[in-house]
Amino acid sequence: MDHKTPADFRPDFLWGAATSAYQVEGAWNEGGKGPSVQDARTNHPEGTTDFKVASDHYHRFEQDVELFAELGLKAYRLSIAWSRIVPDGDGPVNPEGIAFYHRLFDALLAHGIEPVLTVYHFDLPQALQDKGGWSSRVTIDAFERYCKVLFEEYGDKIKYWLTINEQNMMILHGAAIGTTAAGPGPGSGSGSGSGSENPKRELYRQNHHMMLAQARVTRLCHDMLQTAKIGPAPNISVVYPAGSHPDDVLAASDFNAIRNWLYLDMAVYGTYNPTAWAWMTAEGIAPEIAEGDLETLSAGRPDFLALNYYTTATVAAPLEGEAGAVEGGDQQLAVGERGVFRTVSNPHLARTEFGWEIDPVGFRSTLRDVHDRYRLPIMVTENGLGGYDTVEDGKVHDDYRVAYLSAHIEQMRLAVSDGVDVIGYHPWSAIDLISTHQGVSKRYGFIHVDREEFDLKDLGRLRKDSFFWYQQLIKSNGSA
Ligand code: BGP
Repeated sequence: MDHKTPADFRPDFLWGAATSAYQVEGAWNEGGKGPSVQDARTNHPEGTTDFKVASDHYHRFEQDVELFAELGLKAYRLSIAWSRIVPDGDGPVNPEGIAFYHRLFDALLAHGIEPVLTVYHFDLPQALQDKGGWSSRVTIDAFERYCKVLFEEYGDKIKYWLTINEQNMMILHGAAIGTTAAGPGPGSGSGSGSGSENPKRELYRQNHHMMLAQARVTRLCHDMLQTAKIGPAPNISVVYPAGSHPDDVLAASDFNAIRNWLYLDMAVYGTYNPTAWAWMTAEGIAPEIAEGDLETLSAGRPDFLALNYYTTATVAAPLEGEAGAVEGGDQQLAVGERGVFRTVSNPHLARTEFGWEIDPVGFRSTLRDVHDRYRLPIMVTENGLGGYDTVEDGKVHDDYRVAYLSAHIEQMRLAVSDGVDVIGYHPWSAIDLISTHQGVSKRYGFIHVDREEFDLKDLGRLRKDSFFWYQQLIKSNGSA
């Protein structure tokens, strides 16, 4: 549908940018911080680094916040490292960690930048993982206690709270993003403590526990902080059928349910998506629902939905007898699910240097679908292009990133014209950081960080061309 005069973004639109703690902070064992599953991770692809120093934001946050202010950010989406606040996950609170985030939030607020806070972004404390991680209900209690500390400490500084980053990707691609160890199978990571013989059943048990944890802290947030707003932050993208064959359309509908609606239906309605539940039941992987779980799940309703969007998926009906489940791949490269769907490449879409398809129109469709189903305000908490940047004469000419972001913003504006209530947009990422599974070389930031995979150089900051472009775009409230 064409709009002759596309709508404007709302005047209080939160033009932001995003990072996560373990990818940007470094100082992995300083300031009393305990190790997280990301620090314990060993499955970095060959030739890429770990997260020990990252972008050294822990030591340079004041300089970075100055740059964010110069960029003109109205908001900044960041995460707290759980193991900086509670080093062993459920034991004593670490005052140095508490003080660090107070300093960071104060610096942002002093520059008029609204912090949008994710409480858990892929970095479960390793001590909890050793006790069973999300397979154990102990982790639900620990998560609620950790969030209570955050609400008490930072409740007067943070208005927008995000519960769990990309829970769906932790379930579908946990090995690639380091939340379950690579090994014999998903969910078989160290200390899963499950004793389950079916790794996939174990994963969906963990999923159920995360949903309970999310519902409990959503409710707690509302009880403790009257004006705060809280929502989930899954990775959502519509799934296209490869063609008009009814079996392909059905396969797309199934994958939409398993990938997207399972997570949002639960967050918004407190119930399992029926198609996803039927699939889990048929596979023998449906989680056990304990007494009281359904009441808990329906008691934590979000105020808004956050979503991360990078690309769409295109799927076809499975081939007869074909093996292959959703294992391997990454956040955007699903492989398939036996008897349900198989991923095909979309001939209409170009790809990034890292193989992710580029689909701005799919962004508009995704926003519309989420709005149609849930009628809640939407905050986009990630969207961006990972590429190999090069510095020439002290400049980074990242016109490819500008092209990607401006095409997506144009489609987001059309979604607003379609009636979607988009309240904010946070490109990934504010500053260069370590990719979830492809190291330093896959860069996303508006600000270049001078380091390579294993040579830390001086970690100096440099404004890329995209920095100046985004600065102008924010000034014009998205119409530049
Ligand atoms: C999302 C994660 C981010 C970030 C981003 C880009 O799934 O929430 O943490 O890493 O993807 O992914 P990658 O770093 O793998 O390119």
